[in-house]
Amino acid sequence: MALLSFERKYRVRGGTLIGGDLFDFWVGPFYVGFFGVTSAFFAGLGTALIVYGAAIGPTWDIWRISINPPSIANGLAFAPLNAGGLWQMVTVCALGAFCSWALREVEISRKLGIGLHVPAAFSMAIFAYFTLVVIRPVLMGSWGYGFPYGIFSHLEWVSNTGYKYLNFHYNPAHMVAVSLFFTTTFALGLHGSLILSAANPSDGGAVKTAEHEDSFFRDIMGYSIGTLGIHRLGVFLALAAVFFSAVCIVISGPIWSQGWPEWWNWWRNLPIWG
Ligand code: UQ2
Repeated sequence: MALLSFERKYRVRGGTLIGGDLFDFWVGPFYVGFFGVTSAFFAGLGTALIVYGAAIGPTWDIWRISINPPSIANGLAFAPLNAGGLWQMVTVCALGAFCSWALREVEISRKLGIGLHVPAAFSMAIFAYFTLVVIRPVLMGSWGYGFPYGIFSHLEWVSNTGYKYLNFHYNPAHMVAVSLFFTTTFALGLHGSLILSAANPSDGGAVKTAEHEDSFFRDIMGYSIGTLGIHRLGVFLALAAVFFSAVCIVISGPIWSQGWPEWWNWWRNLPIWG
């Protein structure tokens, strides 16, 4: 069955948050809606501003093009266009586009009568970006602490910011975030391989179901988290990883400004050592 003919019965009216029926239509396979229009507007304007920034120079080398934040000295003020103002406008466009996209997901979820888990999960990613370019710069008193929009330049920013705290691997929230990222891949590795193993039996065998999946894990470790449970675990692990990533960067500077290895002196300074 062709995708579009299958989808036709799900193309229901309503569920919009704003605009009523005005933008309640599709363009080809894409739902538009009020937030589809704002998504396109912010994404288009932001991209045009980045291209304008690239045209100002000094390079067209795709790896080295960079839209830089204002200087630290500029503080939390509006900056001139060619001295960080462009970065400020691109940041507003990015947040406008990301939030529009999340709200478009909400409208589509409401149309279909499904939960809001997808926009809720995407919101955690928006929160992480917002932490990097708004919350932490505001707490530290300057937009100059935001990261530059460029391929190599943002990598340099991550490296420089990390080394400012000597060794980021000693940041306790960084430790938690990394552990959660690894656990996320572990869980998806278990889940993906388990599903494929049940769907691909030996030649001629019947495709297996959840009973076999449960049995595998009960046999090997005495416990199965279940078919719904593994997906709840997956969302929890992924969102927790992103959340602790935001925590690990927002405490670097606003809460702790020495090297992260020194933070562990609280352990050596416990009175129990005498
Ligand atoms: C499971 C189950 C699934 C799965 C997986 C498990 C039938 C199809 C992968 C096994 C997962 C467990 C026991 C949790 C592991 C814990 C962590 C923190 C990784 O039981 O139910 O459904 O895909």
